[in-house]
Amino acid sequence: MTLVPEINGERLLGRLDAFARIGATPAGGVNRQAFSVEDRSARRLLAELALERGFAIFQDGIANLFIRREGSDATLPPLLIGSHLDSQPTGGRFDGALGTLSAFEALEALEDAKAETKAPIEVVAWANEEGSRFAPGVMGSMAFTGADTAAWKSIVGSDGASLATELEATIAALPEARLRSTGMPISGYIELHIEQGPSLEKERMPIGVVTAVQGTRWLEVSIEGTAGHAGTTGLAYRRDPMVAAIAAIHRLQTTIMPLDTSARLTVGRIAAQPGSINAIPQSVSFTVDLRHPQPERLDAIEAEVREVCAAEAEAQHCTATIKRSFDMPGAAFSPDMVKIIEDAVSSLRLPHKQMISGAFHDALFIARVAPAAMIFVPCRDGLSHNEAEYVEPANAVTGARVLLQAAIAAASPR
Ligand code: HGY
Ligand code: MN
Ligand code: MN
Repeated sequence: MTLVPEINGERLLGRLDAFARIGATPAGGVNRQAFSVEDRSARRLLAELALERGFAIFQDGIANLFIRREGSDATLPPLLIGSHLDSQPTGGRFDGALGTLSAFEALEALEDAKAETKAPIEVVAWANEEGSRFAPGVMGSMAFTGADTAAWKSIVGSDGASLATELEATIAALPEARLRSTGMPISGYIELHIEQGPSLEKERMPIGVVTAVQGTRWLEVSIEGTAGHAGTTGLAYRRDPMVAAIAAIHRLQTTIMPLDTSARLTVGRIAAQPGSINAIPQSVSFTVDLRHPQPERLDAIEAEVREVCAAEAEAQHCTATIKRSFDMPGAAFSPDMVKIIEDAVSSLRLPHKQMISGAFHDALFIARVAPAAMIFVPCRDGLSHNEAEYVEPANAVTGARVLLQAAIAAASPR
């Protein structure tokens, strides 16, 4: 007699606590940046849990981690469910981890119930989703869907580490995971994630069914001036890139978002060289993260950033150079997979709303090769990429229950 697979909420919440201790920060968040020692520890813990259950584990050349549960028809391509384990430097306990650990919990629930699915199901922990240590983000899912990764070998991280070295060490740290080539046919992909915005909580809605993701673009701006003595260089002799950078950032922040409420422009990192208290900087570099649901607006805003940086640099007799380090066009998810998730929500007699994701996710790239969609749960005050990120335990479990039902339906098409 087969039991009905049920999410074990206590086990899932215990797992979330255990993973939150890996890279835990004093303020209650996590620092588990891609290919770091902490990231490797989290991958090891997940792998050991999987091996204990007798699941097969694999990794590919970009260190995507896969945990496989067989289906009745091994010839069918697997359904993938999962998210990521890497975090922001001062990240939250749920961004990525909730989706990855809920996917593993779904596999355990199927195993506990000895339930059979037609297609195999594989849990995936995508490598380097965040991109904060090694830009660009979503490296794992980009590589999985055919991105040319040759240029990544020379990437140096925000901490000066070599991507190639850190990636090699990460793969070597999990010899139990059989190596497989990057990319394979899959039957579909479902990702559970926190909303990372305020709307579900504001509307007291337990589930969001994500129908699309907006576009993201990252720019690296560098303004070059002339280093000089802070005490002896009068105004007329200064070519100060700091003044130009601040003027450019101020102009952008007082025009772009106030005039276009769908636009998102963020300067997350700024650095001066040589960074000495008593030297006019030689150069100042800063990052720009642009988001917009309409591609043509992304282009227009990028053009504006370029124009404003060039003008403010020139006003200080400096020069600005701008490099695009990441371009992730937005996309709509598969209506079929959205329907599978909505049917799962209804089968659990839950309300839900359809929504577009303001954050990018691995699902955006996976949607290029297979039917994909996402499930969102509320997070407190919409906070994320913040150590205070929090999800009510009941909402976390509800999200996992929807993921399980949707996975069962997607892996056993009628
Ligand atoms: O930046 C993002 O949108 C994602 O949360 N990494
Ligand atoms: Mn995430
Ligand atoms: Mn994130």
